[in-house]
Amino acid sequence: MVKRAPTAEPGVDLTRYMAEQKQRLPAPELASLILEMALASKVLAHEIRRAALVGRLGLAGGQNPTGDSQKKLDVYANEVVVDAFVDSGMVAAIVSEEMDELRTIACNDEAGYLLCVDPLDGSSNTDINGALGTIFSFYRRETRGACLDCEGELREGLEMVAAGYVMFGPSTVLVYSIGGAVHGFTLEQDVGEYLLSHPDIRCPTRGRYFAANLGNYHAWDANVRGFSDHALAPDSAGGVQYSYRYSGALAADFHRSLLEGGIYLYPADDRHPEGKLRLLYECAPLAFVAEQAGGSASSGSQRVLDIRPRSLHDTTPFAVGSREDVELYERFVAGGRP
Ligand code: AHM
Ligand code: MG
Repeated sequence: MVKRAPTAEPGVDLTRYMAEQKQRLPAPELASLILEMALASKVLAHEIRRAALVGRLGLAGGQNPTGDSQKKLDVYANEVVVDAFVDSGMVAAIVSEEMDELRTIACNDEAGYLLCVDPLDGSSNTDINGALGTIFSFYRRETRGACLDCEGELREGLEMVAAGYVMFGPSTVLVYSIGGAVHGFTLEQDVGEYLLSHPDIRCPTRGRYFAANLGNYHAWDANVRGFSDHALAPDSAGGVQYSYRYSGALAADFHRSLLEGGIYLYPADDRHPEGKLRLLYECAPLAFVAEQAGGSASSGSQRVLDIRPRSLHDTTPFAVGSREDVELYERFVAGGRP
């Protein structure tokens, strides 16, 4: 766990900030891993902005391991992230939403980390100029000097050493935590640098925003529908009605919950009895960020960071956001009421 650093000056650039922070980190290379992800995200931000002009919208023709149709931008984003970490020399292997198997990158002692990544989150938004994201986390390898054994490396989110996301919206924002604090940097396009814009983010204890795909309402179980009815009823949030928001990009909906409070839900439904969102590279990284900021994340009955994956692309029902809102949801899931 990192010691909480004195609040940094807004406007400081990510490269300089990481250089200053290195000595406080449990391992200095964590700073380099975040910088590498920042670099990949700048390439992605550039390509997303011009995707409609260079023929990168629409379907690629294949499917990812969980059966989603891959978009051209999904495939491109995966290549950009993999290439960045092949070059870094610090990562032994990558788990990605877009790759069936664990991709081995390096088997030497310097490659001390496992990267889990959703290279392009919210792919249904690519063709309508909607918000997109990249979600990532790093685990320290337990073994050195040999190639990673895939199943042997699957660990609970609690063992994560760093996580974050990039949101590609009206501006590109990188939010990360190496434990102990959550910081947000906004990309200044003209100079090509991330500048500190959201130092030491704290998630409000209680919020007033509710995000979920209400098109699935009739496919949820009665307790989840009960929570949704409660959330949308007048005076549900302790005198203040929740406002409903849903963008179709987890990174963007989570970003709102993190900054302004509230809850994002993707529960189990008839088509997804174990939930739709993937544990390793969607739910666990955001659960880590939420908890470091004072928020919370739950499957409805279990803390997300306590769930041990059984395979690379495992899914889980997911609720994340303000601590009291997530607790309220868990009470509903257990069959109770407020
Ligand atoms: P993706 O990574 O393939 O885009 O899938 C994850 C996305 C989340 O970003 C979003 O919250 C959810 O799936 C949207 O799903 P739906 O269209 O079923 O509401
Ligand atoms: Mg995703």
